[in-house]
Amino acid sequence: MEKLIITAAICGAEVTKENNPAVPYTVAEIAREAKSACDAGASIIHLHVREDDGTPTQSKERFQLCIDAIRRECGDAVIQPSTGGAVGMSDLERLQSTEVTPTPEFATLDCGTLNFGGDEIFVNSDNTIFNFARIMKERGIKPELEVFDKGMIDIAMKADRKGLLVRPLHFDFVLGVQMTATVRDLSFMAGSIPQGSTWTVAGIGRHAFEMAAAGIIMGGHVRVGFEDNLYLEKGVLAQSNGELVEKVVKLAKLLGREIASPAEARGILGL
Ligand code: KMH
Ligand code: ZN
Repeated sequence: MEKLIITAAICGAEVTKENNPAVPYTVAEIAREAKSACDAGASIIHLHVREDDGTPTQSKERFQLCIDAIRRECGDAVIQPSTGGAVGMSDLERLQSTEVTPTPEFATLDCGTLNFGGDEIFVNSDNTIFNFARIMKERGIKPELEVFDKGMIDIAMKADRKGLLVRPLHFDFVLGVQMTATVRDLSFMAGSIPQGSTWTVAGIGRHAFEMAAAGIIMGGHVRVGFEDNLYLEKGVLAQSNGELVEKVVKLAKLLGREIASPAEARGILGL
């Protein structure tokens, strides 16, 4: 089996210090959390940024500061800016994270609209998705196709048929938001993408490590981090993103899967 790529989603746009005091807001805190994740074995940092008071922002300047700081701490780690941002942001606002220097090699592309809990709806119309895909292709940015249910794979395939994506594709199955995080559903997702594609699974909340173990066994890759889950185990808050990554590394070792370095991750993903 290929080596395991671990992505650390260190910050997100929704979780706060009230949920876990280690959630990073400032540039220094974001760099600290990225370092803890890379030191533990993450080769990709999935990045959202915040203002110092915790407000999510897609500001190009803030992304640039955070990316430069992460680069100083994490050497050659792959930095994957979010183009999802936070619920309610405009498309132009969201795309700013790709306007940094140098142009990112990888960024997220959310492939559908979904219920995000309570009254929140994360809106991604077909035109938004196709436009983001076109811009990423023009800029040479590989999209990580964020799919929260099977219909979003089908929308991604529409973009593929329109020539807006470059194969091989890479998907992130985010399970436990709109679609349940079960091995049955993960298998359905993994069986629904084109041959030759790669995939990562992110299990939300209490599903994080079940989905990580399933991803390791099934030959996929794994995402963990505060964006998805704040707990190391039931009732025990993680003190850093590094602790969450360390737990995935331990699972991988137990299950006989080696961990990919950033250079190896680039090779596997064709970055
Ligand atoms: N914060 C969510 C609304 C992404 O990073 O592309 C969107 C999100 C997906 O987190
Ligand atoms: Zn995200």
